[in-house]
Amino acid sequence: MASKSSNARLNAWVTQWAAILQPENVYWCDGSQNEYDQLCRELVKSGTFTKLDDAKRPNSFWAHSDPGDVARVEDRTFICSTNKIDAGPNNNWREPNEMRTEMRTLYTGAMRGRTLYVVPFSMGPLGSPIAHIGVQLTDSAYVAVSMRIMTRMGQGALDALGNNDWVQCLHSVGAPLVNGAKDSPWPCNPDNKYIVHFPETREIMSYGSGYGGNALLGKKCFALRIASVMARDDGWLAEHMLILKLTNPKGEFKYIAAAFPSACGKTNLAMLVPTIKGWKAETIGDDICWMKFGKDGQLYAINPEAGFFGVAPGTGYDTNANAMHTLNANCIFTNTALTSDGDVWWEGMSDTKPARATDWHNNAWTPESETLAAHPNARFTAPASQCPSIAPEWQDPSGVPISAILFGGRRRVTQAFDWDHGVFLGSIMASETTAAAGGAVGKLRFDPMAMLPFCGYNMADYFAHWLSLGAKTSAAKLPQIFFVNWFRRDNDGRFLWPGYGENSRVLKWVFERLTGNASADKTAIGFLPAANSLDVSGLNIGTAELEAITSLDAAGWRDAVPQIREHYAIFGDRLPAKLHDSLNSLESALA
Ligand code: O2Y
Ligand code: MN
Repeated sequence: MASKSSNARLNAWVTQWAAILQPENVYWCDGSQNEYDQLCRELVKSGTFTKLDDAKRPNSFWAHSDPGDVARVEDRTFICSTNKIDAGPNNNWREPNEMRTEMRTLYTGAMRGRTLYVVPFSMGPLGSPIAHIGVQLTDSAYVAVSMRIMTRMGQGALDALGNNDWVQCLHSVGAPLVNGAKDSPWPCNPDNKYIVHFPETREIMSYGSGYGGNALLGKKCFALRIASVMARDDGWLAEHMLILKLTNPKGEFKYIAAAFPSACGKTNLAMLVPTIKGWKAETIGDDICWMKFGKDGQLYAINPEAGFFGVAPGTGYDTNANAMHTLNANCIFTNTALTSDGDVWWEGMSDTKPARATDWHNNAWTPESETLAAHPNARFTAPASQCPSIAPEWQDPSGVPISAILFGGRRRVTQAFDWDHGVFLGSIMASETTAAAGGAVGKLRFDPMAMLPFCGYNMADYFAHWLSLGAKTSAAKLPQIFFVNWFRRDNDGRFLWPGYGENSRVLKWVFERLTGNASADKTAIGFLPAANSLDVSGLNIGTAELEAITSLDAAGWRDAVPQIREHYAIFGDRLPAKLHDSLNSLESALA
């Protein structure tokens, strides 16, 4: 156990909240392997974890959640800025004092009968100038062990904090154990969840859920919602992006960041195995990217996380072999199926289904069952260091210089004219909703820069912040911005592009645009790949399909203009005039 910190304010904060939460014990996590093993043993004893067969998947565990606690809850996520307009139309707003009172009432006695774990953590390599420290108080041992995989957790983070301020993260599953009540394997409060952010004071309060982004507060709550506000205030970017290193056959390399909406293949792209000869892709991060300007005026990025919390269903050796190898040991699997021989399985892992398994509801399952074995949002929690494609510099405290930013949209591969035009393209990204958040799946929504659920302030101001960064350095030092889309379908609903490793062909075009070795045609919407500039050698793709992927869809864009105007109207007069100008220019160019 870590000793109390030498930071007197931190000690006082823990003491003050312990008095309100009333736990049976207070335990400071040191982040050691011994501590992790001990907590996992306790989780096995309490029924939360089932240990997997050590011969198959050493030091790994299976958990299944309460059916009412399976994903992020956007309708219970709040941004409590002093003024409602600062939270913007993209967030649920509550008045901060009112919310503090409500949370304090909920938290009073919320940890009775439980242990309060003090979890110090660093988002980013310890001591990196791009990293920031948080401390989470939680009554969930599952959260404490998950935070050890997902962040640099424990004594090292406390040491890095020193006497400075930290992002205050409070978390309770909201299920006190009173009068000797027996605990459930997945304690939570399914009907009363709150995921609350106070951006001005950098505080997070989470209540009622033990799952993923609701409970591992370093991830979406800190690294995106709170950090986006820190980034606005201090001139940097906290983004929902993977980071990839791409090396060409000559050994030249570039770092690329890419924003895709939740559960749209970021982990697969981050771990892609190129199909084109001589090209190599390596992983820096799969979900979140913090970028700060270096002294040379370039944007340097770190992955603030230390692990992957990836969607299991659909992950297999055919779709993401690197992820599968990452999962060989030391992992936590939540809401997958448990096979009768002590391993895990999910839809899309293999063509052969296990003959017998326990599904994510903890019920007996066979291939004849009419229900899914794994929940669509079932997750693996895995150390990033185990990924075969991890780049050697993935933990470089200085970060890596970003040459290109990709926005994954619904339209064709396009290079923006310049930074401002790239911000315009990012602001009109749209996608279909997925199982990563509760609610309907498959509905179209604008999801600017893939940040709609994660921007901790008014998105109109977020666009203005992006635009302002364009003026901070010379155009030549800014990353080039691209729109990419591997998910286009033909009229029969079939994908036009094979995806997965073949996406390396689009990455090659991006790389060669950066080095001046690929040609493009200037169109109303940006630079599109010129004929023969996209390497499709050896690929079974027809001329019509290729044309549909690489030519200007003027009619589609003309149809989209009124929808974009509607999307922009939501932000009223806070929306930067430059974005209206870009839309007007596009409309004229399409006429
Ligand atoms: O918290 C969850 O249940 C999943 S949300 C998530 C997890 C890992 C990476 N990204 C996401 C997301 O929603 O974008
Ligand atoms: Mn994500």
